[in-house]
Amino acid sequence: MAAGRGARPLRVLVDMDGVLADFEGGLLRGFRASYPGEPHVELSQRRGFSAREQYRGLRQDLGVKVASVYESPGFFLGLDTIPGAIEAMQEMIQIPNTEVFICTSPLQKYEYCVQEKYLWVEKHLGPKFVERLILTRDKTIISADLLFDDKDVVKGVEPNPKWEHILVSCCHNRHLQLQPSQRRLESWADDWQAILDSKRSK
Ligand code: UMP
Ligand code: MG
Repeated sequence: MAAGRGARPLRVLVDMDGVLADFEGGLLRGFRASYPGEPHVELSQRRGFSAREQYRGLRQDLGVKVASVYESPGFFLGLDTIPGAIEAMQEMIQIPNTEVFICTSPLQKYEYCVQEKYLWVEKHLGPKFVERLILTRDKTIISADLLFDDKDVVKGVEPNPKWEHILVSCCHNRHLQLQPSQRRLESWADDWQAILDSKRSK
């Protein structure tokens, strides 16, 4: 059942990297600073979720080099915000009958990433969002009505996740053609409120 008026609250999951935090911009900046002599992939040329795979395709050893950038201390905490994201989250959390959570996958090399994700959320969104932060390597087992995520395919052990995945546009997924039933959020200037409303009234 969809969440209608007087019904159960609408539950929304919002991804962090590529949706709230500018992972791709930070990665390119960090890569160019650490490896100034090496070739890089312009954001307009990014294809596929994994930067590591694309850099590996450019030259075998570049995959490990680009990964070393996001595995470094300070990388996740230093990421810029995606335009409009903070304002959208502050607005979303005020909407009655709506439960907002941040749902993000930490690196397997979690040493800095996990703590820095918490610190980033506190710094940019404040302590009330720290309470709403979910770190999981498998988003399919989290139950919600919507998942806003820039990853083109969100897979896990649950074959039929409860949420509808809204693909949030990012440099690596812009070129993808979606199925007619799939929906995209072009940016936070796009009408995300209408997407929430569409799940309430169905
Ligand atoms: N990530 C990689 N390799 C890449 C790109 C991203 O491991 O080439 C990681 C960084 C974050 C996680 O920990 O993926 C973000 O995933 P989402 O939660 O945004 O889907
Ligand atoms: Mg993401």
